[in-house]
Amino acid sequence: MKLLPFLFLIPFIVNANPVYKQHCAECHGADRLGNTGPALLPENLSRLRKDKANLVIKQGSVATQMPGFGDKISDAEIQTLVDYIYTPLPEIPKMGMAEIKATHIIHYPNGSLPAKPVFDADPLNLFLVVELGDHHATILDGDKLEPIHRFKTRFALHGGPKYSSDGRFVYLASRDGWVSKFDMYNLKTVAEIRAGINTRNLAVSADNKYVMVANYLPHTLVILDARNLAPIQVIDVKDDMGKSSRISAVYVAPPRHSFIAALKDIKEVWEIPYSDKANSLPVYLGPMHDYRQDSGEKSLIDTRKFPIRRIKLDGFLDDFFFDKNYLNLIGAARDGSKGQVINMVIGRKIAGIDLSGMPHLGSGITWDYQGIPVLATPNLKEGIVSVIDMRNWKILKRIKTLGPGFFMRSHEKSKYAWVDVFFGPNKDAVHVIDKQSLEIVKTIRPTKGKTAAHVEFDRYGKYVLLSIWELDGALVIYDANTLEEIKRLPMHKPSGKYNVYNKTRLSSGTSH
Ligand code: DHE
Repeated sequence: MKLLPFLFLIPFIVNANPVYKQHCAECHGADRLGNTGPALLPENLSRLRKDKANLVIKQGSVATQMPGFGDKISDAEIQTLVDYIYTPLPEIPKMGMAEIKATHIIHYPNGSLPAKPVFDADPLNLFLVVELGDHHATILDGDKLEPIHRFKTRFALHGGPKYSSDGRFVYLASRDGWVSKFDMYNLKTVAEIRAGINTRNLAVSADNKYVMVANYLPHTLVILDARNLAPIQVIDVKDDMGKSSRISAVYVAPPRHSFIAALKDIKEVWEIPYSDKANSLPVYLGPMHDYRQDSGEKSLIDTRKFPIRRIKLDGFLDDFFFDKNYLNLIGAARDGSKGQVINMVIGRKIAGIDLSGMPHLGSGITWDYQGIPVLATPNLKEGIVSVIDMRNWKILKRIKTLGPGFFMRSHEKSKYAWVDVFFGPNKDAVHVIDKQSLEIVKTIRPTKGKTAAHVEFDRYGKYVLLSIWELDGALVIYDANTLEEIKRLPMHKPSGKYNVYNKTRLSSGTSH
């Protein structure tokens, strides 16, 4: 039943460009609707000129898994590929309320499992580790540093899984639109739903009532009931002129009682309150209701709308981050233009930031540097970590690294910040930066020649967990103070790891 909406694509797939079938279909999908790579349709390529697309196919795309094909495919073949991906599909499969509802699976009805962990480990010091290599996740005891459970996930999870505020549940999104709710106490997937065709990420409201899913395809934001993932509302993302847009990402802003989403093809940020409490903010965000009054596993009322506050910008936002109180959004486009600071109270840009290359603000962290609140971000294109003074948004220091990095992490109790060198010949290195001198004090190469990336601290800031990002990879655990290796746990391409305490307490050393 789930495949039915896509059946009409079969003739189109059979007639696909043969070069596409050979080189592109595996990552972008035989139907061009996306797989581990994004969907390749004119609707999703509006910001990429055809000559640039030609270059991307030839040379690859910075900060993605997209390699260059210039040495495998002729120029003429590349041109046929460009023409092919800019040709509209006869019809884009629908993924509206009815189609989403049809995919809903409840494994365990809300409230049917005991609210008590089935293990002895501290439930707040657990880690969820995503293993991309075989689409599994491992739950790890953060005190004993031992796995306690491993389970199959949907295909190609991406973005940070998000916990309920008590840490009992975790919500996971896959690139092909599946959202899963996993019960950390009972170690069971309790509900699943497909909320998009090509999904970016999800966020969970701080009152644990709603999950918001941001999609690349279709151009929608989908609101789910956090209890059982029942769909509540599908928002078509469009500007005043009816132009639609992919969503760069959605995050929750707890003190604002709202979700905040940046749009990728429209110069706007949307703020969507989820609680009446949002009305006590200086900006009126609209009337709120509890959409879940017809609750439980019954059908939900979806006639009323969540109000949307639209903030117009003078540039696109591909990547963004918030300061501690969610007063300011700090964002940047991936095209190397300057970063911008948008004040969420007055709803407009208040400063530019002199960021070059491709700052990875989504991976930014903050700390106190000699009494100055600073934000540090790695760069996906240049070997630098930019440290920004958050009082005036000026660059305080550019720390030179051995190459572009993806992820940066620290912990309130640690004097160090860690950054990887994800790209290039030094991809096996990670730098340890002293947060008070802003100098690299140690460079670690856990396994020569193998990508080392993404660290996360345990709840006490005692240990640092790092991924050897390879099929025959491992989790390498370091003492956070001595920087000495403690142990290795073999894993299949471990990617992100997420500590319950640090995530639910919004530690300034990690992403939220
Ligand atoms: Fe990610 C988080 C966007 C490529 C692994 N990535 C995110 C988030 C966004 C994002 C917006 C934050 C979502 C959240 O946590 O809710 N990522 C993008 C891109 O635009 C980009 C560059 C291109 C793309 O393919 O979409 C991209 N990302 C990658 C990868 O190639 C990575 C390395 C491997 C993969 O899984 O595809 C990758 N991204 C991650 C991880 C996180 C992430 C592990 C969560 C980090 C965290 O600690 O919170």
